[in-house]
Amino acid sequence: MRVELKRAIYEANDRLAASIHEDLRRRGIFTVNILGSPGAGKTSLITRLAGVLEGPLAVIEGDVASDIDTQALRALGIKAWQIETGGDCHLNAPMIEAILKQMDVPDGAWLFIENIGNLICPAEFVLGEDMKLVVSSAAEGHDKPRKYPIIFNKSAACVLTKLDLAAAVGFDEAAFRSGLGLVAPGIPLLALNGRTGEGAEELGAWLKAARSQVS
Ligand SMILES: Nc1nc2c(ncn2[C@@H]2O[C@H](COP(=O)(O)OP(=O)(O)OP(=O)(O)O)[C@@H](O)[C@H]2O)c(=O)[nH]1
Ligand SMILES: [Mg+2]
Repeated sequence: MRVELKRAIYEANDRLAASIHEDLRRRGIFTVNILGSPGAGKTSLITRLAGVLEGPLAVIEGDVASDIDTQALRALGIKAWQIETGGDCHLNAPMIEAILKQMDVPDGAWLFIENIGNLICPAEFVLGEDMKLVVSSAAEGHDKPRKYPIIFNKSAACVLTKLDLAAAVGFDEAAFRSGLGLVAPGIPLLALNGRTGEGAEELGAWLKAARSQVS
């Protein structure tokens, strides 16, 4: 009974997400669902990409509580809207449908959705995105791909942040790469320093190339 209920929830979510995706694609909007642990560097990544991507950009910020990230992005001149889930550990398609009605995302824009900081449930819910991007920081440890395989496996690329802290936290990049290769064979790994912006140009170039394949 419980399993059936879960399946029905996923199916309803998937149907709505497919219709959101169709609508966004029709308007030439490219949508990236950004996943990762609390503090991995998701908002920093959006900030850095805003500096290197051409064209309009809009952001949906997902948090359990507060509009801290939205306010931080708006202070930088980035158009951002907040979803506060009040406790839910992931965003879902109905939340995206509702917030899109309040937004004025220009045709042809980049749309970034920062999901709730969590390596488990956000992987299970499609939101209408063109791709998922997982952000993992050296500070979390090199074993994360092996321990949370689904989120890495469902992502189009993995962004590795906080490599500047690798020595301090004992992060073994080779072990991270090997675990990632096991759970998500062939997935690109891109490094980004969210504080200095090092790596943002390369990440932006990769995203533009990925976008050009779907449009
Ligand atoms: N040293 C270092 N710090 C970083 C890097 N990237 C981000 N940070 C810092 O890490 C902290 C968390 O970064 P955020 O971008 O807010 O992380 P987040 O994933 O959006 O966090 P939540 O929204 O709370 O889940 C901030 O203090 C950032 O300045 C990095 O590459 N190196
Ligand atoms: Mg954030």
